[in-house]
Amino acid sequence: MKAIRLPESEKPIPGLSVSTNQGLLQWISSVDHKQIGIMYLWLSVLFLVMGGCEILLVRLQLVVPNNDFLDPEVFNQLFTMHGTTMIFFVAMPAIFGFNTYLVPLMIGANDMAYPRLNAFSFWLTFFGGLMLYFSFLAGGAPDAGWFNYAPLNQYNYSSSPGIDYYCSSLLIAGIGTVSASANFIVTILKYRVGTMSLKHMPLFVWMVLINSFLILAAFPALNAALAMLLLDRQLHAHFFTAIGGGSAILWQHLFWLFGHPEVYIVILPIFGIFSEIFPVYSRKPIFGYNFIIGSGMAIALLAFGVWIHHMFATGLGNTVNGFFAASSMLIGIPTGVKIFNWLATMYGGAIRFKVAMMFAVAFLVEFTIGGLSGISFAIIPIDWQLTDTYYVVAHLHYVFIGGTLFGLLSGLFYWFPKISGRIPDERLSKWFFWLFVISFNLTFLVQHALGAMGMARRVYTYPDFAGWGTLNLISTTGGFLMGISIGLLVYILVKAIRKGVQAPADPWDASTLEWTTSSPPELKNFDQVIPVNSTRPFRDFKRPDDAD
Ligand code: HEM
Ligand SMILES: [Cu+2]
Repeated sequence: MKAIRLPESEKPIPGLSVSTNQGLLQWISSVDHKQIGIMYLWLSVLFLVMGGCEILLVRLQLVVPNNDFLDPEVFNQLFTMHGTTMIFFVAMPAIFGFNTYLVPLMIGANDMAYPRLNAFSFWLTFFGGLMLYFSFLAGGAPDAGWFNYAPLNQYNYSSSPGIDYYCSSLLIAGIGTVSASANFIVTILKYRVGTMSLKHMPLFVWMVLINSFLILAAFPALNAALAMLLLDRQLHAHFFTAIGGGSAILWQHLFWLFGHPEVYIVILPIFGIFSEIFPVYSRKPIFGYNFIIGSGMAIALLAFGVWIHHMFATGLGNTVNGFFAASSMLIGIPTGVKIFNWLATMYGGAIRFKVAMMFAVAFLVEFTIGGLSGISFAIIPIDWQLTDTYYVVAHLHYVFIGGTLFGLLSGLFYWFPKISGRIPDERLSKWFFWLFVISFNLTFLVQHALGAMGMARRVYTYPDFAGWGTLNLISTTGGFLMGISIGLLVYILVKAIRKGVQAPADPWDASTLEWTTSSPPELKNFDQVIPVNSTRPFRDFKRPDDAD
C-alpha cells in the first residue's frame, strides 16, 4: 500500500515553530493544536491540585464530630470551589486537552480548522479559571454549591462578590467551550484525510463529534442562566426572586437542562478513550463499532430528557416525576450497551495489563457501582430519602472519578509516550494505580453508608452519632491517601519528561493514525498519511496480509 502525500499547502501553520525554542513566549503565542492540547492538560493538573487541597480542608473539618477547625462560611466556600473547579476547570480542560491534541492526528490533518480560534478558546478557559480564583482576594469565593441554587445565589443570601465571579468566570469559560466545540465539528467533518469515511473514523473522534453537538445544545442554557443571575444581582432584575414575579425553581430548570447533559459531556469522550484502549490492549477489533456510535447518539439525545431527576424533591407532581423516572431508567440502557461492547472486546483477547488497561478494567467496576447508585435515585421514594445526603456525594464521585478521572488517567498513560516522547516508569505507575484505586474506594464507599444513616451533604459539622465518627475518619484518611497518590502522579510525569526512556513511535502496536507519527510528532503532523480503508488503518498497513 502506498502512503498518501499531503499537499504542501494543505495547512500552512501560522505562528512560531517548536524548533525556534523561544520558551514561554512561544507557548503563549502558539496556535499549534498539540501545544494548545498540552496547555489544557497542564491547566487541569494545576486546578486538580487546587480543588484537591480545598476538599482536603473540608475532609479535615469533618474528620471528627463537633469539630470547629474551619469557619462555617469558609467551609461553604471550600466545597463550592471544589465542585466548581473539578467540573469546569479539571474535567472539561482535561477532556479538551485530549480532544485538541488528538483529533487532528487521528483524522490525518495537520491542525484544527481554525487554529487561532483554538488558541482563543484555550485562553478563555484559562482566564475564566483565573477569574474564579480571584474571588478569594476580592472579598470571598462563591458559597452556594457548584449548582448555585436560587435563592441562595441571590444578593440577600450571599452578599460577597463570590457569586458574581462564579457567573462571570463560568460565562467566559463557557464561551471558550462553545467556540472550541464548533471548531471540532468543522475539523472532523471537513479536514479528514481523503480516504477516511465516517464509518472508518476512530470511535474517539466519533464521541468528540457527538459531544461537540451536545455542548452546542447544552451550554446556552447555562450561559443564559448565568447572564440572568448577573442581571438579578447587579441590576435588581427578578428572574429568580418570587417577590418580583420571578421563580427560584426556574434556576434549577435552566441549570439542570445544562447540568444533566454536562455529566454526559464529561463522560462521552471518556467512552471514546476506552473504545480506543480496549481493542489495542486486547489485540482485537472493537466489538460492535456501530452500536458504540448509536448508543453514543442515544445518550446525547436522552440526556436532555432526564433533567428533572435532579428535582424530584421540589414538588413538581407525580405525573412529571413519573415521566422523568422512566426516562432516567431508560438512559441506563445505552450505557449498558457500551459496557457489554467493551467486555465482548476483551473476551477471548490476548490482554496486556499495561497501566492504561488496568485503569480501563478498574473503570468497568467503579463506573458500574456509580451507575447502580444512579439508578437507585431514579426510584423516586429512594431519591426522597437519600437526596442531599452523603449517598449523593458517593454516587457522583463514583461516576466522576470512577468514570471521568479513570478514563483521563487511562488515556494519559496510553498517549503519554506519543505526547511527550517518553515512557513513564512502569513500576511506579503501577504503584500509583493501586494507591489511587484503593484510596478512592476507601474515601467514597463508606459515604454510601453515611448517606443511608442520614448524614446530610454540605453540613459543616455533625453530632456524635454511633458509627458516624469512624466512617468519617475512614473517609478522610482515604482522601489524604488520594492526595498523596496525585502527588506521586505528578512526580511520575515530571520524572518521565525529564529523564524517561525515549518512546518509540508505536509502543503499543496500535491501529490509528496518530501512532504513525514520530513521538512526539513534528510541528507539521504529517507529510504523508497512510491510506484508510478500515477502522484500523495502521494495523492493516503493518500487517497487510491480515487486513480487516
Ligand atoms: C481528592 C479527591 C476528592 C475528594 C476527597 C472529594 C471529596 C468531596 C467531598 C467530601 C464533597 C462533599 C462536600 C460536602 O458536601 O460537604 C465533594 C463534593 C463534590 N465533589 Fe469531590 N472530591 C474529590 C474529587 C472530585 C473530582 C475529581 C470531582 C469531579 C471531576 C469532584 C466533584 C465534586 C462535586 C461536583 C461536588 C459537589 C460540590 C457541591 O456540593 O457543591 N470531586 N467532594
Ligand atoms: Cu442527571
